[in-house]
Amino acid sequence: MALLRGDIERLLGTDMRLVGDEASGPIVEVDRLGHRGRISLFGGQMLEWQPAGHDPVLWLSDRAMFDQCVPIRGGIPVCWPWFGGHQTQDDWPSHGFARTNTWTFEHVDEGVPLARFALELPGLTDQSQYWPHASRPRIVYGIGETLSIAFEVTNIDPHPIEFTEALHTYFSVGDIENISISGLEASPYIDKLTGDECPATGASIAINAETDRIYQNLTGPIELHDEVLRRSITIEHSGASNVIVWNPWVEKLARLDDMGSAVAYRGMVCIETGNVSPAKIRLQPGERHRLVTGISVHKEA
Ligand code: TA6
Repeated sequence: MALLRGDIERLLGTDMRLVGDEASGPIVEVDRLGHRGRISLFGGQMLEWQPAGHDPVLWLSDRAMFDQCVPIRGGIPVCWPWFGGHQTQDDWPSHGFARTNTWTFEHVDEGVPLARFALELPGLTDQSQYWPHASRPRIVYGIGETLSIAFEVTNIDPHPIEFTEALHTYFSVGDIENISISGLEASPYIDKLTGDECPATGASIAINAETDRIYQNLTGPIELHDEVLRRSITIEHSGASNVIVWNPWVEKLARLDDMGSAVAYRGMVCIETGNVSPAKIRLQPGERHRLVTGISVHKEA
């Protein structure tokens, strides 16, 4: 059962406050020593993160919908219990239902280096058509000079459960044609635009057209180097088999109403961590899986 605003406010830590309105639902705003973040309880979704002294790190569409119905375009949507289109049900929501339901505020860890708190997705009886299993999805956010997101799922069902998942991170970039993504040089990938399985390229990634790739055989952290903003963003991960790199470019962007202006694609790139088909997570009763992403920013001269 969703908590009332008053209940949530009583749970908040010293450097947190509740913002948002009737339409958007509760949004937790964190300011830990000047490192700022905003998390929407609708979707359990990180919307913004800006460490002190840096430009905003995450991209949030200026046409994102805050109606607690449509997925919020930007930040870090939680894709679960499936990634992309459902494998057998074409009419089911893209990227599952975790990002289109309201999470509850579980607890705050006081006195730790990062502002840390946990959200839980309540057992959603009205989602049983999609997910007739008992499971406990939970997210722990750590917000400060770095950002950590731990998405854990516990199987509390008497039967095994299987799912795919991703933390669908939208990064803000100075200009899409002046970035490079390294750390995936040795990773083969599936090109979702063609369906082709492609060998590792041995080179860093530049983006100059629609790009939608699922990288496999991960070897370590990913670096997003931004020539315009003169910064590098390091993306560390654990519990992930895949990194997905996505930019809609012109044509696909034009088909997405909530991406913003016709050139919005130039200011963003998605570098997502997850376990997506053909990889999947299978949990026996009582087992838990944790998908963890850690993000840090470094200025460059
Ligand atoms: O992660 C890349 C992707 O699967 C793309 O194919 C594109 O559909 C993107 O996610 C956004 O999906 P959404 O359902 O949020 O519009």
